[in-house]
Amino acid sequence: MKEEVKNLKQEGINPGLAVVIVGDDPASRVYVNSKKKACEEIGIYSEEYALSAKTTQDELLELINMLNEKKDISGILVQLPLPEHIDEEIIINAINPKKDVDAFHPVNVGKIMFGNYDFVPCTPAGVMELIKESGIEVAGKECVIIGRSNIVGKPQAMLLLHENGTVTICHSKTKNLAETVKRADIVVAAVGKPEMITGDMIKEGAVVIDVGINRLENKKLVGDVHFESAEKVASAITPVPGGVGPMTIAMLMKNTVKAARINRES
Ligand code: L34
Repeated sequence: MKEEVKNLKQEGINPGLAVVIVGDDPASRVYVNSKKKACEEIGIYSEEYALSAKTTQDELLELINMLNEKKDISGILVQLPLPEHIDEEIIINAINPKKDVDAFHPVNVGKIMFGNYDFVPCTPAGVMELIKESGIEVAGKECVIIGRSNIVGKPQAMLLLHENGTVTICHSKTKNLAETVKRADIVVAAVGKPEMITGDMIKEGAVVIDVGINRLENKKLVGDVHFESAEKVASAITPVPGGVGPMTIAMLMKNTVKAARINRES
């Protein structure tokens, strides 16, 4: 990415990322800091807008409108979750789709459904990159996703489908979770329940990707997968921390570079 940013600048394109954080959620603070640091490391200009938890929806909309117009900003990221009194959907809708480096705006979500897209949501994109770089074939494989969020589960299903996987999404109403997971050649766990997927639920040789980030009471960070037991049966597995999380940030950098190109053309 560093090399790519250098080339981009030689073409006279300067990528810039605006990161907006509202309130003082400690986890969000950690992630936002990592995003700013990644920008710095690869030469992307970034601006942080840290707003108080009392910020009104209108004030946030006003900031987004300003950033939509701001010439040196190619990407806008509003860190989620937002405080309760702010409607996330209204905020996401206000972001210029061409600057939507999270790919959360309905225009970008729609493009992902069609399979013709500029931005891919960072976490599912990171999962796909891990699969690809590990030389794992998706075509024809049983892919089981646990979790159906708009940020991970749903777009993850589309990305795996585009690679010709046979995709199943499990959720809280799924009747035979263990049985379904056992079928999977590729498991993507994105539920937010600490260590709920255990080794005995996983087929011998399956690929296990853990998107969950759960902070236990003793401050320990664990995924949705019970690593010690799953590691024994999986042919490949991602750890938490140090797995999908850092990939999410890398994919954000990729989207920001893409945004810089797109916004120069328009
Ligand atoms: N708008 N909101 C928006 N875009 C996103 O893409 C996110 N997400 C999720 C939360 N809200 C968002 C993130 O950035 C989750 N997320 C994220 C990003 C990075 C890491 C985890 C979640 C990460 O770097 N995790 C480290 C551990 C960091 C720690 O100590 O807490 C890891 O190694 O997994």
